[in-house]
Amino acid sequence: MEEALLQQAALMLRDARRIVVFTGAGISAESGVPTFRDDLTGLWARFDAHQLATPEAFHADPDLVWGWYEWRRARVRRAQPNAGHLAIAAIEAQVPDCTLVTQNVDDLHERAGSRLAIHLHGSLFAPRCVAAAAHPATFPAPPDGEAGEPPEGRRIPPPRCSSCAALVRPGVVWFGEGLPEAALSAAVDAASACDVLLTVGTSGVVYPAAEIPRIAARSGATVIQINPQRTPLDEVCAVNLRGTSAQVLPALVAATWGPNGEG
Ligand code: BV8
Repeated sequence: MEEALLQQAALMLRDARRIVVFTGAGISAESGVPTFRDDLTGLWARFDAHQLATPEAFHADPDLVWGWYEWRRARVRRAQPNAGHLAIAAIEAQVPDCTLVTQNVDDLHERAGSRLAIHLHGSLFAPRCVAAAAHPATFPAPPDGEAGEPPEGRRIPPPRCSSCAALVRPGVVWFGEGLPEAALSAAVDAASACDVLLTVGTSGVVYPAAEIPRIAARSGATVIQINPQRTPLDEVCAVNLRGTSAQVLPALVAATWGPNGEG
């Protein structure tokens, strides 16, 4: 990553009063949490994540899909936030008007100290009843696999809701499902009003989430991207920092606010 581009991005961040940080699966990659681009393994190897993350897949084989989410949830519980997550918490500490919007369903932003992450696609930690989104699913905690992690590739029957005995499903947004309205409108409002939007670790191909950086650009904000690869969002970015988030974000915070982010 070029030093000159980093300094350019730092200047933009330093002058910004209202910042949006928009993250995708890439920011959790250095915590050992696979991204959606990574090939699935084990029992799920014959699937693409986009096929499994659907109501149809859950309806067709609930044990297979619930097993995948339990394996992912256990994987996240074992993971630690990385320097990229921590750098975002440092930005929030520096800039009072900073809104974090994430496509991720893990809790690594919260565990890194981010106060309020807007989860556009739900959470691995909020399972709910298929029958009535109105009542939170209450059910006995699923049996942990050996050493707290179900072995990879295990089919696990989803629990039954204690209130109505319907199946419990992952509390995530599947392909073909609408995003939580409150989360989406909060993200759109923040993107429409910010000076700078920092997009980190997203392929920018899943809609309507991928519209968020474009809304910011159309509203006159400066968009900065951190990703080792090119993405469709390159075209709306003022600066593209080619690198991993755990490396680039801490460097960007230091270049903007000093080595300890003290401002
Ligand atoms: C909707 C939760 C309408 C689940 C996710 C046909 C039928 C139905 C819908 C559609 C269709 N065709 C298109 C659509 C729309 C569809 C869509 O956009 N599809 C895409 C694939 C074309 N969208 C939807 O279906 C949405 N809903 O349209 O509903 C509707 C409206 C109202 C009422 C009813 C219906 C719902 C989309 C949400 C799906 N759920 N997640 C789960 O997690 O299991 S999306 C899921 O994939 C993730 O959450 C994430 O958002 C997305 C993957 O994107 P990324 O986060 O960017 O991750 P990815 O792996 O792709 O990329 C990683 C990036 O990181 C890469 O660029 C890589 O270079 C980079 N990277 C890697 N390492 C690092 C790094 N960067 C930095 N540092 C590193 N170390």
